[in-house]
Amino acid sequence: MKTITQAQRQQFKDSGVLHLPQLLDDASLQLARAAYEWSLSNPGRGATNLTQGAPGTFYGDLANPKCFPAYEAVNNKTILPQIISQLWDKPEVWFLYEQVFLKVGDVNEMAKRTPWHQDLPYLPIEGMDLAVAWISFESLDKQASLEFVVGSHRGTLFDGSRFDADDDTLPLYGDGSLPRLPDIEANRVDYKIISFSVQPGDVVIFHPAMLHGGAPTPAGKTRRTLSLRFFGADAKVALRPGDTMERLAKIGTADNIHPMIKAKNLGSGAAFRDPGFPKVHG
Ligand SMILES: O=C(O)CCC(=O)C(=O)O
Repeated sequence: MKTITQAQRQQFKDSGVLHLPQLLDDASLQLARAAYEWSLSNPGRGATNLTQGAPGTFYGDLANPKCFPAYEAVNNKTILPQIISQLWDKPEVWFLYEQVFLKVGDVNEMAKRTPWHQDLPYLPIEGMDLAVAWISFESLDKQASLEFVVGSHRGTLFDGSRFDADDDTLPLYGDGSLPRLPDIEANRVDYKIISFSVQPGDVVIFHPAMLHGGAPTPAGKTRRTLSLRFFGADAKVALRPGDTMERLAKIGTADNIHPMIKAKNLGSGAAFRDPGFPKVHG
């Protein structure tokens, strides 16, 4: 039985990220892959072609309110929720939402980076009991993996990246309530950047306030990744500026609204809860 040590718990708290080699056995990895494939076959309203004229393929989808049955097995039959609970040292864990990425390098050219960003400016949630489990179905060396600015989950919350084709720092809201993202990629030496070489079965767990960005996918290579997001007892509603709520309202249909929108309606500072979120531990 795999368990989180006190040193790992502390490392997650301090640095915001933890690499857990071979956390998932083959059966669990297959459940994760089945969930990923469901998302690819069932695009939701969040499905986006992020390639934007760049070489290769960069596709993503997230927060499909219809995903919950397809994600039940990966949430209930793998060790992940138990590990997250141990990391927070709290019993209760809820599944927040899923995100899938498919990146394919062109024959001769790599597929573009995932811009540096934090997840929280996009989401109506805050707290320490938050975690993203990032799973790659391909082996990746450090240079092609997800990168993090160590400890940035305890620093400034920046405006989101608009994922603009020409400028990664172009703000999502731009109303000045959150500072604009720095150009981390152009000034890498100024940041303590960490990444991990990963094998299928590894999981990288990080806090969603971390500055992170995906390295380019090399020519001729494919990278399929699944991010599972979880929240726990201390999670609170955090209203974001500008069009966040409009954007969230686009997630789901009138009769199938993502529970994130319902939780958001509880108002700023309220405990982030909705019965639509599957409780996966505790
Ligand atoms: O896999 C990637 O390139 C990006 C992942 C990411 O941004 C996330 O999971 O929040």
